[in-house]
Amino acid sequence: MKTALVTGITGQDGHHLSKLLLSKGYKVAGLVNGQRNMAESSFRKLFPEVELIGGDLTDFASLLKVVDSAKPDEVYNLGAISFVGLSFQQPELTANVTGLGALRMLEAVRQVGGNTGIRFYQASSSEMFGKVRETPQNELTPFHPRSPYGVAKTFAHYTCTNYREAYGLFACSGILFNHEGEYRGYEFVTRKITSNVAKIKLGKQKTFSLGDLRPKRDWGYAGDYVEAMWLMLQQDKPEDFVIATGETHTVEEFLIESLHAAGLEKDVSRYVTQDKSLLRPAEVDLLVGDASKAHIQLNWRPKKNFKDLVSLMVTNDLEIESK
Ligand code: NAP
Ligand code: G4F
Repeated sequence: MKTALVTGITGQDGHHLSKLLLSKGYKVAGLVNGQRNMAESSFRKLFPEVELIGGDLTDFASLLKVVDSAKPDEVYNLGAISFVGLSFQQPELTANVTGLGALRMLEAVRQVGGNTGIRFYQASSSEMFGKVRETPQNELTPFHPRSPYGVAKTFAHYTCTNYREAYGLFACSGILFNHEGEYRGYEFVTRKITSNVAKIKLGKQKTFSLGDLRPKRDWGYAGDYVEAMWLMLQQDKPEDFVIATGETHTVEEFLIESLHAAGLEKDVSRYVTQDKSLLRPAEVDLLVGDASKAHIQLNWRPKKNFKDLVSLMVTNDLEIESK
């Protein structure tokens, strides 16, 4: 039986990845931070068979202990300050957790794992492309991050490459474009939209506020994307891959599709006001990924399209809000 250690296990991708790895017969261990972590108890109820081990990406000694006690065959480094908006408020914390945290995990794997062949997955991000230099973006597109989060992820990405080249670690970075679903945090725009649209549909409120409706994102389903993470670690040699749908939509289009999925009038101005405090100091205007390499080498393709994704999220939030 293989063992996987997942940091950020209580997050969106941690939920989907735990489900996938357990279905494949893995023993799963996860890093949880904080003294009284609310996410931990709800995660335990869903996945009682997962072993949760205390530790923090800012605390190297705790990471050494976690890797030593879990004795993993595969490590998935998903832990991060992952909200771009927050990274502008707390850039130093973001650099520490999202950037240096990856370095600490790689170093813990190198020191504890030695030549045991632990395979390492780094959660890189399309946010690294930032002010994009070409469209669509692929593995060779230069990075131009536009947020403290993007800068921290770029540091983590290059650190992962360096550990592969310098120490021969089996380390891969998945450059994942935005992915969403039923476990998405409420601070992200998709979940903010689908949960508020559900409340409006159920008569609980009339309007809500958003920031910039013009940015374009390549939105996929998180359940599809964790399969790609696992596939990367099953290859003969470690490489980096872009994971994306290849389709892009504005925030406004996501909103309109959500209103439609809830059976509401597709009239944005009736339901949404603009809150200027939600605008970012620097914005990523357009992301759309070219995942041809993953199609060919991993035989990976997304199963859910944009409409399926919006419909799944609106249905899920209507169910939650009706309770
Ligand atoms: P998420 O839901 O925000 O989960 C992040 C996880 O990191 C949470 O479990 C969080 O735990 C944990 N964490 C935060 N600070 C930590 C610390 N100091 N030490 C240990 N753990 C800490 O993010 P996600 O959407 O699942 O994304 C997973 C990874 O993929 C992240 O690295 C993200 O940046 C990256 N990524 C995501 C997307 C996307 O569209 N979802 C796209 C590209 C890349 P607490 O909540 O308990 O603090
Ligand atoms: O949902 P978002 O906060 O996601 P963002 O910034 O694209 O980052 C997500 O995807 C990255 C991959 O590209 C991940 F690495 C990262 O961890 C995260 O998962 O915002 C999407 C867009 C932005 O342009 C934002 O300015 O929506 C715009 N937006 C407009 N109104 C809003 C809002 N975003 C949020 N969160 N809240 C709003 O009210």
